[in-house]
Amino acid sequence: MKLPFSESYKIKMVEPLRRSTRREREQWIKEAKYNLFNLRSDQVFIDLLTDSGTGAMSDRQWAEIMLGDESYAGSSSYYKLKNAIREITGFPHFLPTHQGRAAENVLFSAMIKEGDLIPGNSHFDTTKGHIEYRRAKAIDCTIDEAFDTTLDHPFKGNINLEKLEKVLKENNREKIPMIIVTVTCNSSGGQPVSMKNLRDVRKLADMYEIPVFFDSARFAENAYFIKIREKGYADKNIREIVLEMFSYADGMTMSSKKDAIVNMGGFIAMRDKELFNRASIFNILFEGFISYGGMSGRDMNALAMGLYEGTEFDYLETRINQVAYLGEKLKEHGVPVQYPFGGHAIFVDAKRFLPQIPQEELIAQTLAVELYLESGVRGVEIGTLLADRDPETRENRYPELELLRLTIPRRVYTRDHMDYVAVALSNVYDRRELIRKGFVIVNEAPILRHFTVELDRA
Ligand code: PM9
Repeated sequence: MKLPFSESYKIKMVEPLRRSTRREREQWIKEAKYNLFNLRSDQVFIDLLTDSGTGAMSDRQWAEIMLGDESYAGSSSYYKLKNAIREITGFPHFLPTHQGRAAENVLFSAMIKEGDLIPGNSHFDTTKGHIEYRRAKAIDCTIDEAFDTTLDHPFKGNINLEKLEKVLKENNREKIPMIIVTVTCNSSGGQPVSMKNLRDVRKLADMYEIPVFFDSARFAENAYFIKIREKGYADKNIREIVLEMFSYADGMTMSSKKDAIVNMGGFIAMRDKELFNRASIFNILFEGFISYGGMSGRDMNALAMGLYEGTEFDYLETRINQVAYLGEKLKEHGVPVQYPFGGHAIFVDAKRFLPQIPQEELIAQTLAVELYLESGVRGVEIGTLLADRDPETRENRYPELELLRLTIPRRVYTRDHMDYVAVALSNVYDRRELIRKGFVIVNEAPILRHFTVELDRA
């Protein structure tokens, strides 16, 4: 018999989980104003809200924590991280930041001004938030195939080169400070970008002399998909693929809370010393001195180790297989999910799951609440709440896709947990026709509303 797949690590420390009753959950979600971000973690049984900062560090990372150098300037931890970033990404300059959005804040302060246009592939909400906060505009150039969840396309994160060229051709070069490519593309379903697409974007950018930056939170998962799906890469190792990916960029922002498997941290890396100098000013203003930027020495040590571990094939194979395992279980039951499965999450197509709920009643949020009530599993809405209002008209932006994201933390849950989630959502699917009403917004913030929004039943 062929040996089955099994995880590439074993468990050394455990954390108890608390079960709850449906009655308790009904009360808690009401008190949370039907916003899953407002739930306390002990009101959640399996937490699939995010894979950001929720991973389990390894024994080697914890060992590095003990070796952290907490000197204010020039710590050995800083140099350890600098070496790891240079070795893995090829970028000679870097600035530490406390997380990914802080990296965006620093880099955009140095590069983006009012009225600018920033083309990219379905910019993540903090990225879009930082662009719009500067009264600039994010332009989505993702391929159309990404918006059909039933379509089997290996690289749904790709940029449509015609859409991109139209933006570059029709606008003054001075108005386009950068192109941002998100790898993997979170907002389109954790979908990868092919090496060919990265290369083609680079060529186009060179023609118009526009810098290219990668939003790199899940760069290693992207590299894994390139190895598995793209012709010519099967025999290359993950690190070689990562180096080639970054060779097509001028720089990167990083939320280290994802593929670098730490609970907090981020950075910016770049090729250009002059940009490094300009960005350093904002780093010192917003984050801290350039050799720690909001991170303690021990955290930089753990991050350096996480970058190496996160780019190991065996780890990535375990990770991506676990996500796909959940996807297969749901697919077997007929639950409509984004296909092919993403790197960090399964994205449930809420419009196809609950076609009777109008988009104004927040379809994906309705599904997220139902799943929580059914099982104590917390997913997250990637739909109308996240899409926010148009900054000019203040009208709701209704996205093409209403998704419930089941995000898998790294090295945290077991296959039994995945089975539990699959059965829970399948149960909701079986009674889907009984779900007749969604939600209305009672209170919302002017930007990034989904974190704090308050809802009531429609
Ligand atoms: N992503 C996520 O859950 C955490 C915030 S929303 C619960 O997917 C990309 C592609 C991200 C991302 C965060 C950030 C911001 C930038 N780019 O959360 O600030 O997915 O470290 O990173 C979240 P930080």
